[in-house]
Amino acid sequence: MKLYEDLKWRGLVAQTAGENIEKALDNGGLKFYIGVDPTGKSIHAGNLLSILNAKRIASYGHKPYILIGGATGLIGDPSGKSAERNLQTIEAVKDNASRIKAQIEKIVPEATFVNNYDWTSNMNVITFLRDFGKNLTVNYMMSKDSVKKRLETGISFTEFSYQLLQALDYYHLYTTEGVNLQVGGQDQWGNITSGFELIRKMAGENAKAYCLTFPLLLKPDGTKFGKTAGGAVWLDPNMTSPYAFYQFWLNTSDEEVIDRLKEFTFLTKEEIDSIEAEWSEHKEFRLAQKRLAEEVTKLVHGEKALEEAMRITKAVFSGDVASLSKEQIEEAFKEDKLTVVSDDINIVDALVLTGLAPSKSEGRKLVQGGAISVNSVKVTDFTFVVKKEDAIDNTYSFIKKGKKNHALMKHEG
Ligand code: 383
Repeated sequence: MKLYEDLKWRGLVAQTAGENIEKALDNGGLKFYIGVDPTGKSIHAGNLLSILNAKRIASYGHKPYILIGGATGLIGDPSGKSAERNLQTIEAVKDNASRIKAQIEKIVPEATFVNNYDWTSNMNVITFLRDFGKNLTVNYMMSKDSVKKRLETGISFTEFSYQLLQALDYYHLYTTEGVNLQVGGQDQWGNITSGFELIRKMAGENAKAYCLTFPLLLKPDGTKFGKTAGGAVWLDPNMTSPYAFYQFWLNTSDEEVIDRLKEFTFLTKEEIDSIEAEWSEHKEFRLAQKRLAEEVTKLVHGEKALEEAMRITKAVFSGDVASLSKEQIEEAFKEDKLTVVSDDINIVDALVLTGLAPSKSEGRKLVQGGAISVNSVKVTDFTFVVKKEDAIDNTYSFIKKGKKNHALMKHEG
């Protein structure tokens, strides 16, 4: 498959500009860039798509540049924002920039990294207004969605000027590096075309430049993709553990999973078609979800972290948590209710305390009936004592009732 057809098939084309862009994409040899603003300490699952797009386009013989917005991050992109952003400190943006660069570098080591702080921070205000500002009319700039949407509520001159800075980046990379394609999410269409316009105004109508956006992902309920109840899904393993990251992809709905495989993996059409065929025979086995979680976790966190995430998942699923460490248990059951006990405790009391049994007599019946295990060992004697010294890392006892119910107890005494 050629690049344009591949992108189309994966649902990764929203808008394009530039003469014969399909051919230019198919022929290879373009230099392209995507930009990321260092507004946080980490990128998240939402930005990940643009990083993977860069990798995908590069794999078809185009040279990738990744721009870290050390300057634009100080200004704040109004695109997709209904209210003015808070300004960040220069120190925070610098720190974020180096973290984000390190994250992206791991995924796309083949990219050349640039930072717009390098050509923007020392720009003279006269140069900015005379050489650049003169080329875009306020009327044109106001026609952009990012500005139009804010006319009622208000937009500062600072955020209004953002598109000119991004335009300047494209022009700068065009003239200094020969970059002739800018790629981004659909929310970036206005900023990207401002750059296209600036290049044409400054380098002439015959300048060869292209723009490509991909659709922004939404969940079936219309909300933003990449968020869980616990917040955004981050790429930084200290903010979202590889296990939680793996779980996020594993929890993809049947409705979305084939699309996500197309967007977030480098599996070919043939491979995805065959996964889909096998998966749809027995959706309950969640084969497509497993493959998706494996592919993306491996791409972002590497093989070892994937194995670890899979091991925890398996242990939790089978209830065999005795093989896990204290840290892994804390990670896996982060969202579960934790019952804290001071020290050792009788099994029947533990069942009532954790809510696994409604009463002591029910608890006794459960134990005698063989439904209960503690740290993977079956308990049939209702005088049994759950001891701190036998707990996992002397801290956790995992009580299982039947196949489906469990409770985690922490011995704090
Ligand atoms: C800055 C200077 C440039 C080119 C781009 C930029 C950043 C851009 C922006 N992008 C978003 C971000 O950084 O704000 N103005 O959070 C997101 N991107 C990508 C993609 C996306 C966009 O990083 O649609 C989602 O991830 O373009 O919202 O010269």
